[in-house]
Amino acid sequence: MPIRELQTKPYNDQKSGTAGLRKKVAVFQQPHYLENFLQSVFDVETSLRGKTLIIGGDGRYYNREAIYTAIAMAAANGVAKVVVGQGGLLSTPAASHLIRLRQAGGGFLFTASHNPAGPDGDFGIKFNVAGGGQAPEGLTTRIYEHSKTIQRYRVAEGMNLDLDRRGVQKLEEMEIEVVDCVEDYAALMQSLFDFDRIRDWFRKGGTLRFDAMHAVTGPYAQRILVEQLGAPGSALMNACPLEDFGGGHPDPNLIYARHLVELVNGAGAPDLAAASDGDGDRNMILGRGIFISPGDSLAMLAAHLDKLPGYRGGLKGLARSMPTCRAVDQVAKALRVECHETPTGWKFFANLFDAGRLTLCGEESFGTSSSHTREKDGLWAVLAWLNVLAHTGLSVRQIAQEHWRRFGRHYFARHDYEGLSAAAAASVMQALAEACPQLPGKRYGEWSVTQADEFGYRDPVDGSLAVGQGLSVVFGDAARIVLRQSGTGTEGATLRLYLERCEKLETALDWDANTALAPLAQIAERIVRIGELTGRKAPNLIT
Ligand code: G16
Repeated sequence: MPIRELQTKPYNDQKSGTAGLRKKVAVFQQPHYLENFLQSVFDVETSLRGKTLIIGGDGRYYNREAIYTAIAMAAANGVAKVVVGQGGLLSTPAASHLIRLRQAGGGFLFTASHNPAGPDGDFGIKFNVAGGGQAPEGLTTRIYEHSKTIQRYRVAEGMNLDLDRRGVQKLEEMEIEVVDCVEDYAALMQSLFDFDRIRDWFRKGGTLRFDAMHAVTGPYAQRILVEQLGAPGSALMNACPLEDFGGGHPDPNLIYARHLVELVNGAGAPDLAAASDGDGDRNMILGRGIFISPGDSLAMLAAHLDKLPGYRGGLKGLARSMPTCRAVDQVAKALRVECHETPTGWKFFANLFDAGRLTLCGEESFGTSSSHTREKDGLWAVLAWLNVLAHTGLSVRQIAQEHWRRFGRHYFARHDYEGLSAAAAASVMQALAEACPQLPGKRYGEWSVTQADEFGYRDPVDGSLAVGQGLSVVFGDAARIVLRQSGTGTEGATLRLYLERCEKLETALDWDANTALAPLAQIAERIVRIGELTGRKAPNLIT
């Protein structure tokens, strides 16, 4: 089978965002677009030569084509072995786990996460490094710089691979192993959670609804929740992965998983309802009549982590991304463990995990995970909640109320302003940045500003510095306003405004989030002036 070197020209737009390269499918379908990016990775990350490479994706439109291309290029670029999920499927956390398990040199994850799929939807690539985490900023910058100069790429031609047949096949000198996408991941989950106790919980009548949103977690949920833990088949919704995710938007939040909110508020609500996203790294948790915000879910799991078998050795540390509400900080204080505040993007947690300074972390964007993998993990969070429910015998609501009484309640909402022009988004960011130095000491309603500045992060492990990671206006422990620009959109610019308010008063613990945050939203408009500067009367999305 010939290896060929083909001519190409740079595209100049292959800069990775918060989580890899994400573009419209049509962009990826341009001649050599995908090849250029992949070759840039092979050229820059030369350590992949002679190593194992993990490949998989969330099953969206263009997944198979991209995987065939990546395998043919891996063979031509000296990779020793490719391990690929059967049918091209691997959830993001399962792929990260496989990289670690097989001591691979890295992995290509074909996903645009929760972004819609199909010929008119989005596609994406994440390159994860040895160790399982996403490529760090320095590496993605070098790959981007290289992609601007690329003139040729290498590919093995005439490949005859059956992606649906498990087992080992050969391409040139390279071995290709097609693996069951669930097996190793399921074994990892069994090592972390008390499956016997969860099975018992189901046997005694505990009820669950899990929505895989026609994305990658369907087969994982079927094997683990139904076959191994004994949940009835009817516990799963939309468990068959589809190339266009059934035309839906697999972003588990209060808008795109509204049906789950209605379900838990209606008659016959399950004890636990949950959903995951396109590539299986996000999660949404609800109980009968209650939604658990991602920041709360992180804090509550942290407070109960010692009940889960895989974590009995103790907590090494906790972490959250900067815009995530500070509920987990209170738990860290009570447990006397380190609590890290990182920029948005899961990659910032990896060094802390590797250095043994972190056990559990999460983000407001419906991401939670632990040291078991180097990505956030949707199904892991569902299993963790099931294990906590089975261990304590409490309901989700009881766990939440007990938590709020002990630590105070952090009300949180994110207001998204989508489809702005780059100039409009920049002008809002700039106006707030300029206003920040004058804000400390100013009083707004019942709160006074204690700090207002741009967030930068010095990695405590390798000393690298990430600047320009969003702006925050802090009112002590009582409230906070955060503004940042999204790094994952594919159309226009998106501004995210995050509102957080902490209440310790018993009478205030049962407010609904809208009521609790309304005064802060008004203060945010006075300080951040999104409406005034962009003409937008209201956010497109509140989650
Ligand atoms: C990605 C990253 C997350 C991050 C999120 C933020 O999520 O993996 O770590 O929190 O983006 O997105 P934005 O920059 O738009 O606020 P995912 O699930 O899309 O991979």
